[in-house]
Amino acid sequence: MVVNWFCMKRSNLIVIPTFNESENISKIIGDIRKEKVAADVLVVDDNSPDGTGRIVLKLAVEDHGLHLLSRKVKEGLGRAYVAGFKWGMEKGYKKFTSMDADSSHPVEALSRLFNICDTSSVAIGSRYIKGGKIVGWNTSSYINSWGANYITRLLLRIRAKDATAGFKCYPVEFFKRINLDTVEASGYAFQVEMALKAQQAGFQLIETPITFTDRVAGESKIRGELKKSAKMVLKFFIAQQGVRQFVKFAIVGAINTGVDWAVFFSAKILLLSWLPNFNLQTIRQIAKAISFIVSATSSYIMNRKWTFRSANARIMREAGKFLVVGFGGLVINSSVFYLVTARLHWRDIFGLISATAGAALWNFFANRNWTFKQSN
Ligand SMILES: Nc1nc2c(ncn2[C@@H]2O[C@H](COP(=O)(O)OP(=O)(O)O)[C@@H](O)[C@H]2O)c(=O)[nH]1
Ligand SMILES: [Mg+2]
Repeated sequence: MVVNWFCMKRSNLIVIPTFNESENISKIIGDIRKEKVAADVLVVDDNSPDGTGRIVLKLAVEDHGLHLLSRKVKEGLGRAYVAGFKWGMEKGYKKFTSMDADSSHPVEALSRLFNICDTSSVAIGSRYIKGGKIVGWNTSSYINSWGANYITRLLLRIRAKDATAGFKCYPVEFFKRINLDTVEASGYAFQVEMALKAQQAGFQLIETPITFTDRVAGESKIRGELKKSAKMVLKFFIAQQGVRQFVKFAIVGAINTGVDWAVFFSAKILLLSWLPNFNLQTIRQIAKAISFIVSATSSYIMNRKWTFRSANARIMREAGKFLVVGFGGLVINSSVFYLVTARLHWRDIFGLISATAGAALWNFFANRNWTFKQSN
């Protein structure tokens, strides 16, 4: 029987980056093979001192679908993946799944990922959708990861519940569209950047639930990387929004903070002379509410016309939303102000600064993502 080599060749590739994973690498490869996933495996090792690469070479003698890409220096997870994906593209693979070496990502989900991934979608093995689970993390690990994921989603508006997931399947069409040389993140922010790039390039992000199990052997390398990754996410945020929109919002905010403060002090003085029997804190709160209403109105007009250049014809609806957001802002503004002035007994000016900062953050995100959503 003549066997056509091209028919036999697998089109799916699992890419596993490794740095000092000698305790884990045989197990994960064995588990993938036991699962009988129709995929080749590429381990991208950054010259691990513990000999991870040598273990892979030994296993590859028997397993012809297992390959090692050995790199001279440790350059980070992102660089390792890019090198691995490029290697796979040259060899003609069509779908690429990224996977940790530490068995955190379940092999049972591999075929689901390969099935979901197609020419227009990226598949994500998700911890944070219904059915997804995390095993082995303590509360603080969970809160850290959940928080990082939540902030990332909020800042970058990634349309996936698990925006920081490392277990994903990409179609080669995606790599061709974006050009892998444009990937900036060398470390862990790589995962976020790929999700963001996929979304921006018009690929759908489709999630399937997984049970994520914390590593039992070897060391996690993420610790020293958190700060760097957070900086990258912030950089993506600024680049995505365009510095101009951000600056405009800040300017509108500054102008109306001036309006807010001026109205507050004027109102406070007037109220004190009109209502001499009222207690000082009540006067403060009323003055604060008045100044908020005035500054919110001028803020709406400036943000509609200038910051977000809204062409939404349903002005009443838009203004209504702005009012709702503003009401939330008022609650935040007043509560913070109350806490700072009445409870901490700090001066009015500190009350105003913290109240303005809290409300400004809320206002920016809520207005950008909801009120003026159509303009983005
Ligand atoms: N090649 C390479 N692999 C890395 C590097 N940093 C981390 N890895 C691998 O990337 C995967 C994920 O890292 P891990 O430490 O498990 O991160 P965590 O799961 O977030 O704790 C593991 O297989 C690591 O061995 C690196 O600089 N180079
Ligand atoms: Mg891991």
